[in-house]
Amino acid sequence: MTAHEATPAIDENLVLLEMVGRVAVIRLNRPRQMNALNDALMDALGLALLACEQDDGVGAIVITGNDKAFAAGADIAAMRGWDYMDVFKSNYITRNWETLRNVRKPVIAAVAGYALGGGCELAMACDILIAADNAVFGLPELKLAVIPGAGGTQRLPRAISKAKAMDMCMTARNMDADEAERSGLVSRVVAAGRLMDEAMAVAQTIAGFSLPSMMAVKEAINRACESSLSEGMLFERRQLHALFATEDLKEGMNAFLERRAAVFRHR
Ligand code: DAK
Repeated sequence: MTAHEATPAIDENLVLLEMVGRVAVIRLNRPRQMNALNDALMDALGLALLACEQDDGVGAIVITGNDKAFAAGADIAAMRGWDYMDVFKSNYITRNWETLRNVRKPVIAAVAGYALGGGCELAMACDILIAADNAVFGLPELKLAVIPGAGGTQRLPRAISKAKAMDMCMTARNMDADEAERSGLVSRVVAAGRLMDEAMAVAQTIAGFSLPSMMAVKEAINRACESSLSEGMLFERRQLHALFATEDLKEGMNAFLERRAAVFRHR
């Protein structure tokens, strides 16, 4: 299909959405194509994310793939025939990839196997990145004479330094899980068999805290990446002040002083 064709009907099988308590698990599901990210999959991912955003029962989201691939990049077979007008008019990348950037709830990427090109960019767009020890990260777009176009050239230098980002992009080399952890790209590396246990434990911890406070901390940390220190500090202070209007803040402090577990109502 070309980029300017109408958005295809959503194929629910391309992403599998499962609820575990207050954690939503979104599994990318094109295993035969190494979860290559075509429009249909990205549309399905976008819809799943929006559904999680609107569901008061969701406190954290985990995005994952399978044992071999988180995602091996944008779908090369789909892109091959496109020209400039196709990608410009369809707002390629922006149209369906920006949904993740606008999600206000915490999102964890649980990465096993290949996270290449757009797959690496998708993982980097998440808030926390947990890797299996078989994870492979890379932005090999130059092999195709294209460049990372879903945030790779912007997020990678912020995550791992300019020199390392240049090295990765310009040589199109891959990075294993250990190097990714050393470089600060991922927050944890675990044995492949334990990836989902670890990601779910992290997600459940996050989902147990007050959601408005969680959203405030996500917004504040993201603001740190996009503003001066003084602007960021002001934003943080205002967020802190605002949280004194929530029931959960009172509950958290009362629970501490009454030596009991807090029961947050996410209000
Ligand atoms: N797209 C389409 N199909 C893919 C794919 C991909 N990215 N990656 C893998 N596949 C398919 C393979 O073609 C193969 O299909 P069949 O031949 O079985 O039909 C199947 O998945 C299994 O792959 P392999 O046989 O290659 O499996 P191996 O274990 O040998 O190798 C691999 C796995 C992940 C190392 C290899 O498949 C690979 O190198 N894949 C390509 C990785 C890559 O180059 N990714 C970057 C894609 S470029 C733009 C903005 C952004 C972008 C583009 C434009 N604009 C604003 C215009 C972003 C571009 C990218 O992400």
